[in-house]
Amino acid sequence: MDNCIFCKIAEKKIPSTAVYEDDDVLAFKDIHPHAPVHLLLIPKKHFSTLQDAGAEPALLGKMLALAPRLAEEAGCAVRYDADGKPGGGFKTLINSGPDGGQEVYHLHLHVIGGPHPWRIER
Ligand code: DGP
Repeated sequence: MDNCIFCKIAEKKIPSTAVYEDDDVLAFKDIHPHAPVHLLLIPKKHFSTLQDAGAEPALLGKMLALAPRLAEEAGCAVRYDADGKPGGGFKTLINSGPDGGQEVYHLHLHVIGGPHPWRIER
Protein backbone atom coordinates (compact mmCIF):
# COMPACT_ATOMS: atom_id res chain seq x y z
CA MET A 1 0.00 0.00 0.00
CA ASP A 2 1.27 3.47 -0.89
CA ASN A 3 2.64 5.55 1.96
CA CYS A 4 2.66 2.66 4.45
CA ILE A 5 6.01 2.64 6.21
CA PHE A 6 5.77 -1.05 7.14
CA CYS A 7 4.86 -2.03 3.56
CA LYS A 8 8.00 -0.19 2.51
CA ILE A 9 10.01 -2.07 5.14
CA ALA A 10 8.51 -5.37 3.91
CA GLU A 11 9.45 -4.44 0.35
CA LYS A 12 12.99 -3.43 1.49
CA LYS A 13 12.43 0.12 0.26
CA ILE A 14 13.19 1.30 3.80
CA PRO A 15 15.92 -0.46 5.81
CA SER A 16 15.23 -2.37 8.99
CA THR A 17 17.11 -4.78 11.21
CA ALA A 18 15.34 -7.98 10.26
CA VAL A 19 15.49 -11.00 12.56
CA TYR A 20 13.10 -13.36 10.73
CA GLU A 21 11.51 -13.52 7.30
CA ASP A 22 9.46 -15.93 5.24
CA ASP A 23 6.96 -15.61 2.41
CA ASP A 24 4.22 -14.28 4.68
CA VAL A 25 5.83 -12.29 7.48
CA LEU A 26 8.81 -10.18 8.48
CA ALA A 27 10.15 -9.51 11.98
CA PHE A 28 12.47 -6.60 12.69
CA LYS A 29 13.75 -4.51 15.59
CA ASP A 30 11.57 -1.63 16.73
CA ILE A 31 13.23 1.70 16.03
CA HIS A 32 12.18 3.02 19.47
CA PRO A 33 12.61 0.02 21.77
CA HIS A 34 10.76 -0.02 25.08
CA ALA A 35 12.93 -2.84 26.40
CA PRO A 36 16.18 -4.68 25.66
CA VAL A 37 14.24 -6.85 23.22
CA HIS A 38 11.57 -5.09 21.17
CA LEU A 39 10.64 -6.72 17.89
CA LEU A 40 7.80 -6.07 15.47
CA LEU A 41 6.29 -8.94 13.51
CA ILE A 42 4.30 -7.88 10.45
CA PRO A 43 2.41 -9.66 7.70
CA LYS A 44 3.81 -8.75 4.30
CA LYS A 45 0.25 -8.28 3.10
CA HIS A 46 -1.19 -4.96 4.22
CA PHE A 47 -3.88 -4.92 6.88
CA SER A 48 -4.39 -1.58 8.60
CA THR A 49 -5.41 -3.09 11.93
CA LEU A 50 -6.02 -6.45 13.60
CA GLN A 51 -9.71 -5.81 12.97
CA ASP A 52 -9.05 -5.81 9.23
CA ALA A 53 -7.25 -9.17 9.31
CA GLY A 54 -10.13 -11.20 10.74
CA ALA A 55 -10.52 -13.16 7.51
CA GLU A 56 -6.96 -14.47 7.86
CA PRO A 57 -6.98 -16.67 10.99
CA ALA A 58 -4.16 -18.89 9.70
CA LEU A 59 -1.90 -15.88 9.22
CA LEU A 60 -2.79 -14.50 12.65
CA GLY A 61 -2.14 -17.91 14.20
CA LYS A 62 1.19 -18.13 12.45
CA MET A 63 2.19 -14.72 13.79
CA LEU A 64 1.20 -15.63 17.34
CA ALA A 65 2.99 -18.97 17.12
CA LEU A 66 6.14 -17.26 15.86
CA ALA A 67 6.36 -14.92 18.86
CA PRO A 68 7.90 -17.50 21.26
CA ARG A 69 10.40 -18.51 18.61
CA LEU A 70 11.46 -14.90 18.11
CA ALA A 71 11.68 -14.48 21.89
CA GLU A 72 13.76 -17.63 22.16
CA GLU A 73 16.15 -16.46 19.47
CA ALA A 74 16.37 -13.02 21.13
CA GLY A 75 17.17 -14.66 24.48
CA CYS A 76 14.02 -13.68 26.35
CA ALA A 77 11.88 -16.82 26.22
CA VAL A 78 10.36 -18.23 29.38
CA ARG A 79 12.77 -20.62 31.09
CA TYR A 80 11.93 -23.04 33.87
CA ASP A 81 14.36 -23.87 36.65
CA ALA A 82 14.79 -27.31 38.17
CA ASP A 83 11.77 -26.71 40.42
CA GLY A 84 9.59 -25.72 37.49
CA LYS A 85 9.62 -22.06 38.47
CA PRO A 86 9.39 -19.77 35.39
CA GLY A 87 11.96 -17.08 34.65
CA GLY A 88 12.61 -14.71 31.76
CA GLY A 89 9.70 -14.02 29.50
CA PHE A 90 8.25 -11.56 27.06
CA LYS A 91 5.11 -9.60 26.28
CA THR A 92 3.14 -9.79 23.04
CA LEU A 93 1.03 -6.79 22.11
CA ILE A 94 -1.12 -5.62 19.21
CA ASN A 95 -2.35 -2.03 19.42
CA SER A 96 -5.51 -1.36 17.41
CA GLY A 97 -6.82 2.09 16.55
CA PRO A 98 -6.24 5.44 18.25
CA ASP A 99 -7.74 4.39 21.58
CA GLY A 100 -5.64 1.22 21.40
CA GLY A 101 -2.46 3.25 21.05
CA GLN A 102 -1.77 2.30 17.42
CA GLU A 103 0.63 4.65 15.66
CA VAL A 104 1.49 2.73 12.49
CA TYR A 105 -1.51 1.51 10.51
CA HIS A 106 -0.07 -1.76 9.26
CA LEU A 107 -0.87 -4.69 11.54
CA HIS A 108 2.09 -5.54 13.77
CA LEU A 109 2.70 -7.74 16.77
CA HIS A 110 5.12 -6.37 19.35
CA VAL A 111 7.41 -8.91 21.07
CA ILE A 112 8.89 -7.15 24.09
CA GLY A 113 11.17 -8.58 26.74
CA GLY A 114 14.65 -8.86 28.06
CA PRO A 115 16.75 -9.57 31.10
CA HIS A 116 16.46 -6.11 32.69
CA PRO A 117 13.67 -4.34 34.53
CA TRP A 118 11.38 -2.55 32.14
CA ARG A 119 7.80 -1.49 31.69
CA ILE A 120 5.55 -0.37 28.88
CA GLU A 121 4.42 3.23 29.19
CA ARG A 122 1.18 2.97 27.25
P1 DGP B 1 2.19 1.01 17.53
O1 DGP B 1 2.01 2.09 18.55
O2 DGP B 1 1.68 -0.34 18.03
O3 DGP B 1 1.60 1.40 16.19
O4 DGP B 1 3.75 0.85 17.38
C1 DGP B 1 4.48 1.27 16.26
C2 DGP B 1 5.93 0.96 16.52
O5 DGP B 1 6.62 1.06 15.28
C3 DGP B 1 6.64 1.91 17.47
O6 DGP B 1 7.07 1.16 18.61
C4 DGP B 1 7.82 2.47 16.70
C5 DGP B 1 7.92 1.55 15.52
N1 DGP B 1 8.34 2.19 14.29
C6 DGP B 1 7.77 3.25 13.68
N2 DGP B 1 8.41 3.56 12.54
C7 DGP B 1 9.41 2.65 12.42
C8 DGP B 1 10.41 2.43 11.43
O7 DGP B 1 10.52 3.14 10.42
N3 DGP B 1 11.26 1.39 11.64
C9 DGP B 1 11.16 0.58 12.73
N4 DGP B 1 12.05 -0.41 12.84
N5 DGP B 1 10.22 0.75 13.67
C10 DGP B 1 9.35 1.77 13.52
